[in-house]
Order: sequence, then structure tokens, then C-alpha cells
Amino acid sequence: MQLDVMTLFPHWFDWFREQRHVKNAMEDGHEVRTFNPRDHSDMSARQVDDTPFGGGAGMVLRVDVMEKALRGVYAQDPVELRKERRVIALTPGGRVLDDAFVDELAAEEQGITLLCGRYEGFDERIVQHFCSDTLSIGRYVLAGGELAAMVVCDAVLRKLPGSLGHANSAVEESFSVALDGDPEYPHYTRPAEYRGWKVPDVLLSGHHAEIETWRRARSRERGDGGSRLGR
Ligand code: 6GU
Repeated sequence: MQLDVMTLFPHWFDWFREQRHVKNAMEDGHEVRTFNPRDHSDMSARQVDDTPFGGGAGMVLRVDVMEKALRGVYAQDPVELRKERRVIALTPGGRVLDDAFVDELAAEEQGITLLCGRYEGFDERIVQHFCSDTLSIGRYVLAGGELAAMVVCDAVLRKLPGSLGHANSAVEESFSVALDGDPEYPHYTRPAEYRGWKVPDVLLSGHHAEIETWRRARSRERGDGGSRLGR
């Protein structure tokens, strides 16, 4: 899987690539590549953004610069590229990322391309003509798409075969089909009692079928929505 990120801040991803689970995925042949649109600007001072038509605050990423960047990387007209590859605009108003969206992206065999917006975002023509999707990690505004891109890469990489220590742990996990879209059941480990807080007896019983039933019930309960804890 090729995870390509267009970003004005490629060095942010150096830290991401150093993380053990990401390194493992890269050792298995997966890639996290970053490209800087600034390297493809032929304007003075390698300009990539401009003031918005109609006025207003902030700067907007230019469509001509993004085209040059995408052509530089894929040697193809981005209008054609998006027909063959998921090219995703990261934007706070996009399609909200969830487990099903992650599965869709993880199934893209050729790879995906994430475009990070900065400042006020993209010239809308980038989204309309070069992108197959928009994506948001939630209904709040980040300074740029970089952290969202890392969230997407993390969520996608851990779905790929071989990237997990335990092959089963990506199947029966929070929000998965195996759990009917519910969050995962609670986990416990030693000590079996701590400050009087006991691990549920059923988990110590060794009865696998009962454990399964208990876990499914707790998972379904949690699916009713998170509650505020301890207050
Ligand atoms: Cl993808 N980008 C920005 N700038 N803010 C966000 C986001 C993305 N997702 C949630 N907030």
C-alpha cells in the first residue's frame, strides 16, 4: 500500500515514520511518501497559496501549483489520475472518517493520495477536478490537514495484513462488522484485584462461551453511547 501525502510540512511526518508500528508496516513493503507542493511551484519564492477572490482572511492553495505537484509525482493529468486512484482532499467539512471509510481506503490496492490543506484551505477547483473524495476526522477545525493525514495513515496501516502482532485483533475491534459496529468490550489484565476493584469473575472462569457472551453484551452496552465517567 502506497500512502502518499501532499503537504507543505513534510518534516511533520518524520516523527510518524519513526513509530514502531509504522516502521513495521514499511518493513512489510508499505510506503508513507510525502511530497511538498512547494517543490513544484515555479512562482517567485516558490509561492503555493494566494489571497481569496472576494476578500476575506487567510490564504488559499492554488490550483495550478497543485496540478504541477500531482503531475510531477504521477506523470499524469490529475483529472485522469482521480479516476484510477483515491485522491483525497483533507478538509474539516469532508466525509467524516469512520471504520467503514478506513476499510474502503485500506482496500485500495494501488494506494491513496492525501492532500493537506493549510491556511484557509484549497482552491475549490482542486477538490472539484482533482479529488475523488473529501475527508474530515471530525467536526472541528485543525490548522491544517497534516494531523488528519497521520490519523488516516495510522488507521489504514493497522488494517493491512501483517501489520499487527495478532491477526485477529483488527477483525474483532471497536466499530468493526464483527461487533455489529459497536465499540470494543472492556479489557482487563493482572492484578485481578486492585484497590478493591475486581476483574469480572467470568473473565477468570475459563468458560470461553460465557466470556464471549459477556463481551458481546458489554460491547452492545457501550454502543449506546459513551457516558461521562466519574463525575
Ligand atoms: Cl481533514 N483538516 C482540517 N484542517 N481540520 C480538520 C480536519 C481536516 N478534520 C477535522 N478537522
